[in-house]
Amino acid sequence: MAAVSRATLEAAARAAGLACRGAFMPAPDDGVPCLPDGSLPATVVLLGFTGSAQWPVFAASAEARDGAAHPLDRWSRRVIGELAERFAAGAEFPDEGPPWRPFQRWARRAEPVHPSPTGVLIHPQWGLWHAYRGALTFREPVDWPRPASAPSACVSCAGHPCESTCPVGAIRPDGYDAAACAAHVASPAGLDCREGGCLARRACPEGQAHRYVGEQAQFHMRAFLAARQRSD
Ligand code: B12
Repeated sequence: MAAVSRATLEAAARAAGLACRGAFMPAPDDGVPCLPDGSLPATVVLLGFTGSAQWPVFAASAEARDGAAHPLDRWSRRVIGELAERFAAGAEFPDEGPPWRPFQRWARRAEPVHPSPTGVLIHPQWGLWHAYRGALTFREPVDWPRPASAPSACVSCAGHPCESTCPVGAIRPDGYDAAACAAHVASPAGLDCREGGCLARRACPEGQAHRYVGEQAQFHMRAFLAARQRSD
């Protein structure tokens, strides 16, 4: 099959309710699974959500309404699976594991994102309000510009409000305390986090215009608590 173009992929992703989140040429130590013939894909294209832009497409889907578990993961698998079939690509998913596919590592290869104290990568446009829904892996190279380099907004951030806002101090210098976070979010005192989303993430001044609100914010907090309960 002839190599697919970036423009074609971006248009197909947009029509499916996804954003192309950049691409990279994997090296052997990037943890990208091999193709069925044992070779490394030439290009990996990441797909995801940027702010609230794609949420309405998922919210209107059958998966969002059928009441079964893991609606967003199931929607991602269907929609990205269809793209993979159409473009004769492989498909990888962030919920596949453990062991987990190292999506944050891949993201740092594909676009100018940086680690933040919250554990969520910070993006120069979307701030902390973005996520990865899957990746397409191509045997043939897809022509994609190298990501523009941009400094981490956390480096010049005054006061690091994300580190001081969490009511239970779950964002710590030595990392994110998921257990303390989940205990608080599940408690009566965690109502604001459950209803409006993570307070530490909301305190970040970057990408405020793209903050998740309403059902999108609540959906992710419910999914976070459910994931924690499964791992306890
Ligand atoms: C397990 C998991 C969780 C667990 C445990 C997370 C934890 N921090 O302990 C739980 C259920 C608690 C969780 C919660 C959430 N998660 Co989570 N999670 C994952 C998952 C499935 C695997 C992560 C993993 O272990 N990967 C394995 C390692 C080897 O992969 P890696 O890419 O190399 O990751 C490393 C680097 O990124 C590096 N790193 C990350 N930050 C920093 C910071 C510094 C300073 C340094 C040096 C390194 C570093 O450390 C990571 C671990 O080694 C990923 C999806 C995925 N497949 O990656 C999502 C993922 C990381 N989660 C995500 C999100 C959004 C969340 C939540 C905010 C969900 C919500 N409520 O909205 C919360 C809060 C997370 C937080 N504050 O850390 C997003 C992050 C998107 C982004 N913009 O970066 C991901 C990528 C899922 C997605 N679909 O996009 N999560």
